[in-house]
Amino acid sequence: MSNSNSLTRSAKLYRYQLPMDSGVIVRDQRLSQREGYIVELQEAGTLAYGECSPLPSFSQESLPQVESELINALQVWHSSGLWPSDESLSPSVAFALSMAQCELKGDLPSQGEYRAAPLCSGDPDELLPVFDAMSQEGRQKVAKVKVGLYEPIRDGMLVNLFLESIPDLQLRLDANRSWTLEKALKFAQYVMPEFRSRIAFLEEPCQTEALSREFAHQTGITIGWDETIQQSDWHQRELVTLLGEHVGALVIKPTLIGSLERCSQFIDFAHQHGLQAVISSSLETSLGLSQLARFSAWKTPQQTPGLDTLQLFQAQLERRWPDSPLPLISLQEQQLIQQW
Ligand code: OSB
Ligand code: MG
Repeated sequence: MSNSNSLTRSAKLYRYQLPMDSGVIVRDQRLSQREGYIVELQEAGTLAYGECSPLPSFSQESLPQVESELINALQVWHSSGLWPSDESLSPSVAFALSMAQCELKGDLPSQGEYRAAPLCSGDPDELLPVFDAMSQEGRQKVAKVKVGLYEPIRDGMLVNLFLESIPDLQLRLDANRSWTLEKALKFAQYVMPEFRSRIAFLEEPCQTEALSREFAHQTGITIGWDETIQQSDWHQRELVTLLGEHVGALVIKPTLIGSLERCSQFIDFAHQHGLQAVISSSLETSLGLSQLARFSAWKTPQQTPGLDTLQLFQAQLERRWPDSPLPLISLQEQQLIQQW
């Protein structure tokens, strides 16, 4: 229990804006800049941060909504040392506050898993140096490809091209619920049967959970849940209802799911039932992204996280991602909203 004397604690709330790369599209929407909040906590000489960056067209909560939740929570914490319950907070706020608390308590290990699964679109050759580095480190070669944006036949051929040209590669595919069952089956039909087992998982092939299960049943291709675990009804719904034939992975995006405790429930459940748990980005800045790399190394060791999204930005914020060439902008240059 923390000391209830408010003199031992201070907090700041910043609002940040960072320019994105010109071509970033998130669910049909161009994202020219990323906006959100950073909380800074200080107690007994320790500084800790948490990032709250609701993702447009994914998060339900608005920026004004999260700003008021953050101000209320920081106000109460400063005067009492207490935090609101997770259920009363939007997911992105619950994530930011729990991450800041975790850092403040010294619970978040400093070592991170910064070697993410590269996101690839076109040419497998471009990634050969990345794959070489993976095998030199004795790791499984793994990459992620978005599917469902073009014709299923084109996607099927692209997957064949990758798996044929790099024999020890495993692929994660993500359809983001874009296919009808018919289109998903057409995709599967074009993937060479001998390559199917090297699809580590295909995230959310169809528009509904039931259709995705039917796809897995008919094709034997392993599927993973992403959107399905972002629904807010998981407080009532039993986690065992996630399991099923050829269900092999949970993709966990903390900004869209909530507190680290909530994320850990999904991770523990996945590990108990032999599913992969993959910590994944919701386009956080280098600050939040590097905390996710540390969370991944801590809670899903040996797993390659889905954090290859810093390249979508034009700058980093306050903390560097190892080896990134992007310029660093300090928090001091961002807008200070309030301090306690
Ligand atoms: O399509 O899963 C997605 C990031 C933000 C919003 C949606 C998605 C993503 C990613 C993150 O793909 C990267 C990854 O999962 O490897
Ligand atoms: Mg996804």
